[in-house]
This record gives sequence, structure tokens and C-alpha cells, in this order.
Amino acid sequence: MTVQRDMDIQVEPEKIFDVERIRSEFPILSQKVNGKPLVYLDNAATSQKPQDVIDAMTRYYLEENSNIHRGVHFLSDKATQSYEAARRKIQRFINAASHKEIIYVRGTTEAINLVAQSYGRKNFRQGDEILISAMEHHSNIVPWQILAEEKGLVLRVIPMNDRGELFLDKYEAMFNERTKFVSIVHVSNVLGTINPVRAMIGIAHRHDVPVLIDGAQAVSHGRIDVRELDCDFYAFSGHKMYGPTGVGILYGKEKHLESMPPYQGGGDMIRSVTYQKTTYNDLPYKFEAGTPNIAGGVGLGATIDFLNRIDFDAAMAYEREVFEYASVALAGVKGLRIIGTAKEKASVHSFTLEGIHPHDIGTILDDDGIAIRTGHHCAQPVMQCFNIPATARASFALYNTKEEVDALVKGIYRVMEVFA
Ligand code: 7TS
Repeated sequence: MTVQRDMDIQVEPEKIFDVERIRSEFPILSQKVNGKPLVYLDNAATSQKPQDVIDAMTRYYLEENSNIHRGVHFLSDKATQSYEAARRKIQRFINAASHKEIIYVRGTTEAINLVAQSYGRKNFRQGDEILISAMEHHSNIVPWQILAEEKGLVLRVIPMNDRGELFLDKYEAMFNERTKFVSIVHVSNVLGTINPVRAMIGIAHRHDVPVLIDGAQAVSHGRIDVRELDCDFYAFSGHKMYGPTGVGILYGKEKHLESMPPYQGGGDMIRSVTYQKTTYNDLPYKFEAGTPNIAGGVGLGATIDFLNRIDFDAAMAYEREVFEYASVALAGVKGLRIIGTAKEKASVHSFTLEGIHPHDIGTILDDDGIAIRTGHHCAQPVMQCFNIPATARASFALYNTKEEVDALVKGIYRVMEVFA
């Protein structure tokens, strides 16, 4: 496989995935926490960043910093080129048909709000129904609720079984003439479930209903091909895929984006302004009002270069192996209950320990230098489904190792000893 890195430079990806070499590219991983080697298992909250990404952003500020799309001078031109080159790298990475379909946003949250406020406000009428699933992050619930309240819409929830798998037959039966939109998560941040989004999009399209996929937890764990999925919108965040915070992407089919009104007004999104009338810029700029996170965009471009260079497919195979190892290891701990046991799972193991609050698990593991997340993970309805207040959650990335899984299991036994 040959990967296009910059406009015209071809690089060959490294064929063998060497985790120790990869770890050495993530400076933060080599530090000690509480005197112990850091074991970072909070990747679903945010992943760590490789040196290349940090360097690209530093270089941008050292050598190129300037505002984009508006200057005639050298630096502005350079910054614009870097930012726009990154957009095209992202386009190729998810196989979008055009750079016009790649909208820079702050992250998944902003991407979903953009679609709700622009597509939703224009197209939905009182009584219309929107389908979401029982395993959504708050950022794929609340934007729809805000709109539903304003416009008198009905939010309907696709149910799931006790393993954390959606009922496809019930989903299909929910469609009627009032169904106007489907917005579902690709990989659940609590249960790890990989939803069969290709099939779900097919079902929605048979009813002429467009679909948004929340890909926040999916992009860093497998190849996303938006044309193969045939999704109408796909949202993701840079910071969960080894890139910077404060930058993310909304992919949208050009035909939808063309017909949608702007989300925010301001500089860069206009063609001409008078006090009587404003005309809007072309895609993708129509949705990019104001000075964006330029360094973030450049950093996200470097992230794509990194993923291409390391041979993403080999990395994913390695990550799956460690994840499976963790599944078996955690299943062997007596008194530990895994929340989310779907057949198709990625990256995330949520769990509870009998009689011990998840916050206590997290605090004691932290003494051993092990970082996990505890709480409701911004998915309170999922907690309600499983009738629990919170979980402990270990989430994996391509730099995690089986030794780190062993350290986690050892730490969990120590937690149980402390509370015995
Ligand atoms: N959707 C899913 C499935 C998520 O997991 C998250 C963040 C978001 C949307 C929002 O992404 P943002 O980048 O806009 O904040 N999830 C988590 C998490 O699981 N722990 O911290 C943040």
C-alpha cells in the first residue's frame, strides 16, 4: 500500500507493528506516576499524542503562525496551505468524495450540534420523529432534545438487550411516515459495542431517512470509509485519535451540506455582506465562521500522516489482540462484572466490583500509576438501563500492552484486598 502523505510525496508505511517503538513516539507514556510506570487506560476520554503531532503544531507556531484565507503575505499563504492540506488528508483518510464534505469543527459535540441546528431546524416540523439509540453519549442526546423542545419533535430511543446490543428488528419497526432522522453511535464509549451501522444506514435509507453516525470512539479503532458506509453525516474528534484537542470533523454528503443554512455567522463564511443582505461562501467554508483552530487542523493532518506511516491496519490487529487478552483477564476476576458484553466490541471495558464504588477503584488504581475513568461517562441513560450509578472503565489504544493489562488486573486485586 502506498500512502499519499503530502500533496505529492509518497511514503511507504512501516509493515511491522512494533509496540515498543510506537510507545517511544509518545513521550508522555514514559513518565512515572506515584513512583510507578504510567499505565494509561483512559483513551476513550482522550488519547495521548505522538511526537510528530506535537512537533507539527510547534512548527506551525514557530514558523507559520498567521491567519488563514485572508492574507496576501507569505505567512498567511503558508498557514492556509498547511490547514487546507490537512483537510485533504482527512478527506482521503475517511474516503470522502470531496474536500467540500470535510467541515472543521471543535469536535464531535459541535458536529452534532451543527447538524441539529442547521439540518434539523430547516427540515423538521412539529410531530416529526428522530431516532437515537439507548447507548448514546449525552452529546448525541441533548442537541436533539434542545431542538425537539423548540420544534415539538419526538425523540425515540432504539432499545438494546442486556449485553448492550441494539435490537435491529425493533429499530426497523420504529420507522413510519413521521421518521425524519437517525443519529446513532458507531462504538459505544461505555459498552464498547460496535453497532452494525452499515446495516442500520441501509434500513434508514430504504425509508428515505438520513443518518448521522457519532464516530468519536470509532475512528481510532478501525478504518472508516464514509462512502462504503453511505452515511449522510459522520462526526469525530481529533483528540480521541492521537490528535489535538479543540479540533474535529463533520463529514456530510455534499448534497445535504449544500442545502443546509449556515450554523454560525461571521468572518470567512460569507461571500458578500451588506446591511440588506449577506450571501454565503462555498462549501466547506460556509460552516466555518471565524478564525478556526489552525494549529489544531495542522496537528490533525500530522495525525493522519502518523496513522498512515505506522500501517494502521497492522496497529489495529495488534490493538485487538491486547483487547481480547484484557477481555479474558478481566472475565477471570471473581466479583468483577463487565458491563457491555456485545459480540462485536472495541477498545472499552466497563466494569463494577461487588460492594466497591467505582470512584474508589479509580483512586486506588491511581496509586499504582494506572489511569482509568470512573463515573457515568456522560451516558447517564446507559447507567439507568443497567441499573447502576457508575462504572470503572479501562479503554485501550494502539500503544497499550499485555503487561499493562496484567498491571490492571493486579491493581484490581489490590483494590479488593483493601476493601475486603
Ligand atoms: N460521542 C461519544 C461516543 C463519545 O465517547 C464522546 C466523548 C463524544 C461524543 C463527545 O466528544 P467530544 O470530543 O466532543 O467531547 N466521550 C468521552 C468519554 O467517554 N470520556 O470522556 C469523553
